[in-house]
Order: sequence, then structure tokens, then C-alpha cells
Amino acid sequence: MKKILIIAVAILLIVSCGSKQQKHTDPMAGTGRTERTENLLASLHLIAGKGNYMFGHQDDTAYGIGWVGDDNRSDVQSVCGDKPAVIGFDLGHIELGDSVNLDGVPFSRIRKEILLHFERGGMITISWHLDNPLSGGTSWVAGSLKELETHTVESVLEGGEQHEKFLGWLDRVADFMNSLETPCGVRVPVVFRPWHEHVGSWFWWGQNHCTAEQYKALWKLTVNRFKEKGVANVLYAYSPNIAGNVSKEILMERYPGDELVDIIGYDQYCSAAEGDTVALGAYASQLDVCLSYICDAARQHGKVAALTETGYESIKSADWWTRTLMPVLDRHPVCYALVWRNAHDKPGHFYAPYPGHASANDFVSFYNHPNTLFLKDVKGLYTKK
Ligand code: BMA
Repeated sequence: MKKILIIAVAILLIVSCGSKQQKHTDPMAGTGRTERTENLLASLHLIAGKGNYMFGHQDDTAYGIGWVGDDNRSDVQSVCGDKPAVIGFDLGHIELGDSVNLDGVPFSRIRKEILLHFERGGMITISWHLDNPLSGGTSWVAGSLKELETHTVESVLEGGEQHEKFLGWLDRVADFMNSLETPCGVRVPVVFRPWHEHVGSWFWWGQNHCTAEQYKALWKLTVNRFKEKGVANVLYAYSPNIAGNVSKEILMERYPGDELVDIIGYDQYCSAAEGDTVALGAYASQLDVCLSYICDAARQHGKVAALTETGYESIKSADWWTRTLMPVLDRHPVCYALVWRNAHDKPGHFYAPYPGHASANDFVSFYNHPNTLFLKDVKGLYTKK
């Protein structure tokens, strides 16, 4: 009986891998990463160099407005007939050993969706809203715990009282990265974007809660631990955020170093009240200025730029896509722009349109614009250039 089962599994593997060998080769590049991972990075440079940008959406295939957990469903696809080229997922709470993330999405589902999107030819980016290892709170700094949280980064670094525990947390993320493997043995390349929006102070790794040196040490610890765990399928994205009096120096102050970063990103949201065209314009001009800083920095450091998070909660302007966002993106060589999630359980907390939304038609025009890339437009992201 056992024998029959083993033979059946072997046949299944051979059939699903589409080859006579049980495993495809997953060649390594000389850099300690897989060739596919390096090919993805080269593709990102090419896309940005051509003046194109991929559209991305957080949690796109996990849930949307009025649905959760359906197979092969996407609000973006329901509106324009194609999936985003980039899908983002978040690993918050994986560090605790939980089976679902902080937004209730099972990690098994996240893994499945990542493999599916890779097989479709799309790109995956991963963020991590992890808890506070020192206070037991969330990523977000709560007023009453402020003092303790100010010391969190220091506490996880070498010599700190949370160091050992924190290594265990990093290992859980590294294990997840290593588990992203197709049945044919191909490791799925992903963009990992840790310690984001650090120019603000809302997360425990933010500006006021650690020194620049501590922030950089946190980054280095993360990358080195992943290396030690054999992670070979990850590109790293640095993503500062908008802040008052923003300058290129502020955005780049905590840049961890060329050998530790592949993508220089930027996060900025539009928070205009409905009908406030002045605020819409302010978002666009601020984005324009900051993307020029980010693209400049990327050029200087030999990196590729991206708008790693953006969006307008509830999209309260029917032509936001083509009138506000698109003209700015058209002016800067960013390889992708990702909007945040369409929460199924938080009314109004959505950033991509769904069928019937007032901006749906405008989104179709955005989709049809020659510079925007959706899933059907991206070919060979992982093949040699
Ligand atoms: C935030 C919100 C939260 C969510 C978090 C992580 O911006 O969407 O509801 O828990 O991102 O996805």
C-alpha cells in the first residue's frame, strides 16, 4: 500500500513539473541568490528604464469588497479584466507562531497565493507588521507604552535583552521565505520590505525610537540572519515615507548600505477630504518631489526605484487614477506602484476599485494607459535578460 502511494506521489510530481526529471534545476547566481531572483532584479531595472511601471495591490487575491477567501478572485480583475502585476502580502504575527496574519489571512493561504502568482508570471512583495518584542504591543507605538517602545530596537540588537527572542522571530520569517518553493523545487523570488516608513515614528523602529546607527544595525541583522538561514530568493526594499520638511537627506539618512538593499522605495498616501482639490494637488506635488529624490538616490546607488505603498482610502475622487496618480508616475522611473488593501471587514478601508465603484471607469483608462503594466503585460520577469 505504502509503495503504491509513493509511486503515485512520484508520478504526480513528474506530471506537475512537466518534465521527466523530478526536480527542475534552480540554479544559483554567484551572488548567493538564485538566478531567478537576480533575473527579477534585472527585469525591474529594465521596466523602470523603459518608463513603464507595474501596478500592485496588497492582499489582492486573498479578499476584497464583499468577499473573502474565494479562489482566483481579485477586485482589480473584476474591474479591468486583469490581475495586478504585483501582489503584496504581510507576515505580521508569523513571529508569534500564529497560523493567521494580523489581518486574519492564514499563512497557508498567503503561501498558496504567492506560489500561484509566481506561476502566473507576476511579482510578489512582502511587508512585516510584526509585534513589539519588548512591550508585547503591536507594530504601532501606543502612547502609554512609549518609553518602553523607544528602547525596543536597542533591545533586539546584539547584547540587548530581547536579542535571542528576536533571532527566533527572524528565523520564522526566514523559514517562510525558504518554504516558498514550487513542487518542482523552484524557490519563488520575492521582494521583502522590512522596517518600512521609519522616517515617521508610528512604528517601534521609527525615527524617534532609535538612532540611525541602531536602525542600520537592525537592517544588517535581518539580512545577515536570512543569509545564515540560507535564504536565496529575496530582494530587499528600503522604503522611507513622507515627513514634514522632507529632503533627500532625510529620506536617505538611514539607508543601510548598497550591499544590503536592492530597491529604493517610498511610501506616501493621499488623505484629501472629498472634493478637496487643493489637497489632491498637494499629494501629487509632494509625491512628485519625493519620487524625484528617490529616483535620484536610486540612480546614484545603482538601485531601482519604486512607489512601494500609496493609495487614497475609499478613492473619493472618480478620476484619481488618471488625473492625480498617473501623471506623477509617468514622470519618474519607478518599476512599480502598489496600493494598499481592500479590507472586507473594515468599511471604507479600500484602495483599489471594485465593480460599481465611482472610480472603476477611470481605473480602466489607467489600465489601458501604455505605461501601466498589469499581469498580462509582464513577460519573463524571471528569465535571463
Ligand atoms: C494598515 C491597515 C491595517 C492593517 C495593516 C497591515 O495600514 O490596513 O488595518 O492591519 O495595514 O496590513
